[in-house]
Amino acid sequence: MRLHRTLNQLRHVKKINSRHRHTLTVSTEVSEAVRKGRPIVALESAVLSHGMPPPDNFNTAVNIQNILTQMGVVPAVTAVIDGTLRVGLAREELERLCNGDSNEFVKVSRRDLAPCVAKGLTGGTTVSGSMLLAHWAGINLLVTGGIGGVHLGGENSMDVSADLIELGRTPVTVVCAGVKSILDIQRTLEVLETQGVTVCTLGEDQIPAFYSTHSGIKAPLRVDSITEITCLISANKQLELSSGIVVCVPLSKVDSINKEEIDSTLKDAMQTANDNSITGNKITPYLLDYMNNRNPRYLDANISLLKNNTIVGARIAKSLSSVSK
Ligand code: PSU
Ligand code: MN
Repeated sequence: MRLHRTLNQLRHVKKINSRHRHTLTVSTEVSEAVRKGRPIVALESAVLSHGMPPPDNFNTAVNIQNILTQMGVVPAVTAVIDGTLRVGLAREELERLCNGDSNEFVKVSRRDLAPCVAKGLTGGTTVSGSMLLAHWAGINLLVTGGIGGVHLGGENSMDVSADLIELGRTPVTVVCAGVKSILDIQRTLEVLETQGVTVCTLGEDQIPAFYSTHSGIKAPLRVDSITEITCLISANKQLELSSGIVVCVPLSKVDSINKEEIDSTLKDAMQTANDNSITGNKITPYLLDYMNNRNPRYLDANISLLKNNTIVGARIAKSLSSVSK
């Protein structure tokens, strides 16, 4: 069975800009779901290639795709495979991304798309890269673990994730567990405001801090239901704002790790990153890897929040699909 066909053959997918048809390949399942207005959730893949170790990355990817399928939602993993931008991966491709040496794969943000296409490279797409691929394929909802942000000391290093800028210019809603405390949460919210991005937390007043349910920082907006989120997304579309929305889903309290524990681990992680001159897009994977190795609770929390976010994403996708019918 041919799993994929190029967008050249998908002229009925109206939202796909013809500029991308030679380089973007959408799986049959995903393109049909887009065409029929069925619920779809895009899933980023840098978290698999660069954010989690094998075999947990692959097992988690399979689990969250199963959760979506069981809930009647089509999963659409985004990635770049041998220079082709892809939405909807085959199992072997997912395996390849999860099991390979992360150094051989690109961590693909917006700036890396053209080099990957030009050189035929392979990699997992970050939130920024995934938002673009999803948008080009006609999907407006993406699930991830945590978005990138302003790094601690970012006011000097200028290390501000491309995710924040992409959220300002691409109309995709990103469901996440907030902003990791390896980042400067307050400054991240400031940049998101500057970029015009609507940020809300589901069922809580605070922004969650990825590994912790609470950050101590107030969310710009609180929402209490999937219907409220659906209304936000519809209004954003109606206003043609062309910017994205961040929906934060707090990690469950059982998996939440306390701030003192995170801060002390993080301090050591940042010290060794500094000693090893780790900079740029290598910082986030380095810190995550350090924390995972230090205490298995970090990886457990990461897996748990990904599942949580997937369930919320699926509910939003279903609600959006029913209002647009
Ligand atoms: N946060 C995680 N795991 C991840 C990432 C973030 O807990 O794997 C990845 C996401 O793909 C995110 C990217 O889009 O890191 C941000 O990278 P940077 O900080 O280099 O912009
Ligand atoms: Mn960065």
